[in-house]
Amino acid sequence: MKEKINQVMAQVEAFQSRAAGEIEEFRVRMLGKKGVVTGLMEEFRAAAPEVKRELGQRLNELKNKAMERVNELKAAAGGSGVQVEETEDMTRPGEGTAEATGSRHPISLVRNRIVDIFERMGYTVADGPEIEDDRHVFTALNFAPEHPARDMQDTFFVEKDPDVLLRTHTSSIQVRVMETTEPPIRVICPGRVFRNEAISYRAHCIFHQVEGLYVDEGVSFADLKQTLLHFAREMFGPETKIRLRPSYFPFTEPSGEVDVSCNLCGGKGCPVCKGTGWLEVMGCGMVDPNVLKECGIDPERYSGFAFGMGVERIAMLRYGVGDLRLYFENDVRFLHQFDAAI
Ligand code: 2U9
Repeated sequence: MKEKINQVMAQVEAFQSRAAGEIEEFRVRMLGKKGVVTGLMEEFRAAAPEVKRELGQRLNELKNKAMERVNELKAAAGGSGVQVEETEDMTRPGEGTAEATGSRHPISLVRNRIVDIFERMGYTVADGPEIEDDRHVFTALNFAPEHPARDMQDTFFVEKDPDVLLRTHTSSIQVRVMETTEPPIRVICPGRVFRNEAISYRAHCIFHQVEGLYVDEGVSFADLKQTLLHFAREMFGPETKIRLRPSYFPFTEPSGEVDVSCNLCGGKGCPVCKGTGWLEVMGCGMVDPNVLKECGIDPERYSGFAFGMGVERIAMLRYGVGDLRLYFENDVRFLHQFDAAI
């Protein structure tokens, strides 16, 4: 057997090749399950005990030599050849991800920013159902029974039941908060709203609102103005000015439209602000005492202010996207333009 081992050792030492296929064939011939070295190992088991030590040593040398030879030749031939378990090369440069990554929708970016600003002023976020009843959308908010906003043309009714409808504003959330919470109340209510409008570049049947409500003892119109000025400066820049114009909503009295100074022209007048220097961004007012009472809050003791804005309108001003339909089509060519936006 010793002689056989020596012969095989000579063959191993003499083997030469640069062809990966031949080297692999040699490895299998020597070290494979039915290979020569493996065969000698089996033969070794039956060897006489007095020669086992010497034969064992020689056989191990042969096996190591054969493995070494294969690795050397494979390395020289350009293959890895090294008989180690394959692992990831952590130093290899990345090849990019197989799946394309998504990004935040511009409406989500703007909504989150609005919510952040009010959260820093101590407001908490409140949520409510999109499918509502007449009381929470209209009656509790002082809408007269014949108010045109209740009309089929403006409101989506579900299954012909006049008391099951899609909310036309997120004010219904504030009604629910007031019904269940003792003042002080300071909530911010983001959400989708639905109006029966024909879809065009400037109108959509679904849009997003953020509304806010502050109710406590002694809340004044001055508090409202200061809150909105702070919001405008956080949202549009520290130099931003605001102005309030009188308006009308059933749920607030007095009511106002809020304009911010145009930050594109610095108030001088440009095509975006149509030469006025001002951009309309939201509505606001002091909560009508009837609304407080209707929601279980004593108007003799408490007062409050509320405001509301359309998220699409703010996004239009922030990103210069003038066609509302783009926000709803989810075309990735549009969405990817906001990958790095904040
Ligand atoms: C309660 C009491 C008062 C919410 C308000 C506005 C003014 C407003 C519009 C802005 C553009 C809606 O998206 S828009 O069309 N909203 O002008 N919203 S005050 O007032 C409330 C809400 C709830 C209980």
